[in-house]
Amino acid sequence: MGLTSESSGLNLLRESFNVDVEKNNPVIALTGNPNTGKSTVFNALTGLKQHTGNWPGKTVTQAQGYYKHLGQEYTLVDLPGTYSLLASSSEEMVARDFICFAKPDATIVVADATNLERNLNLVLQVTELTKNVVLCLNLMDEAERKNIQIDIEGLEKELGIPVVPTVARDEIGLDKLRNIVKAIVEQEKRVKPVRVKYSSEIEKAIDQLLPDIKNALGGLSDGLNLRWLALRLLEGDQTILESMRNYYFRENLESEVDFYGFD
Ligand SMILES: Nc1nc2c(ncn2[C@@H]2O[C@H](COP(=O)(O)OP(=O)(O)OP(=O)(O)O)[C@@H](O)[C@H]2O)c(=O)[nH]1
Ligand SMILES: [Mg+2]
Repeated sequence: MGLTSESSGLNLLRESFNVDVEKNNPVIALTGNPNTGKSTVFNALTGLKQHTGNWPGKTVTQAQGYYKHLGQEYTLVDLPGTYSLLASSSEEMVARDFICFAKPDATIVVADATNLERNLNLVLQVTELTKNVVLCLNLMDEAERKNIQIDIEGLEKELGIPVVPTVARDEIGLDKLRNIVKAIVEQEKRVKPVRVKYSSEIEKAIDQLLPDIKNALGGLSDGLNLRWLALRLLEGDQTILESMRNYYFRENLESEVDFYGFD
């Protein structure tokens, strides 16, 4: 038996990450490099409506909170700070798995405006995985102090995602961030991130793998980013198979799936 419905399947997945699905709120993820101001944004948005625990099965701290904007409550999940989503540490694995399997309705990437180049690496990895992304360009006061000027519109065009400059410590820009998140969740704003194109050999290998992955997953492939999955498999990333078994199959699959070719 596959999913009874896409939404109940998604709720089961989200529950396995300790998300309170009873509330039926849109789920928003906060990700970013370490020390970029994620928790400052989290605290400013959620105030006292937050709680911390651990990620299931990990010693990594999980913070979740709620905020209301224009009558709608949102659940905000503060992911651990990471430089990448390549799953080489527990923190990276948590961030990757949450975005991949819990499928947040929007993901806010908090970046350090004084160190844009380094931060963009994670931004591109996130936009490769999900298109519902907004870039929160934080520490704009520091950037100004250092005479760093950023062409926000140009950046939006290059990346294909909305960019909101903020000074989270002083709550500057956060209302715009709330509005953009709402627009993404309600699909009023169509976000179309630039797609990283690989060499023709890799693109060909992705195309060859896609039908096999779809076939192996059957109906379970709904909503999963198969191109991204193909890239991880081409890299020989065993942790993605582990996570699929952990989060996806455990929660959704009641019969055997022939996982041929992926062991
Ligand atoms: N000047 C300035 N400082 C800020 C701003 N936002 C956050 N900070 C400060 O930056 C430091 C790091 O902020 P955090 O919110 O803890 O950053 P984080 O991304 O959650 O850090 P990790 O969870 O360790 O990855 C704190 O001292 C904040 O007060 C800002 O816009 N401007
Ligand atoms: Mg933090």
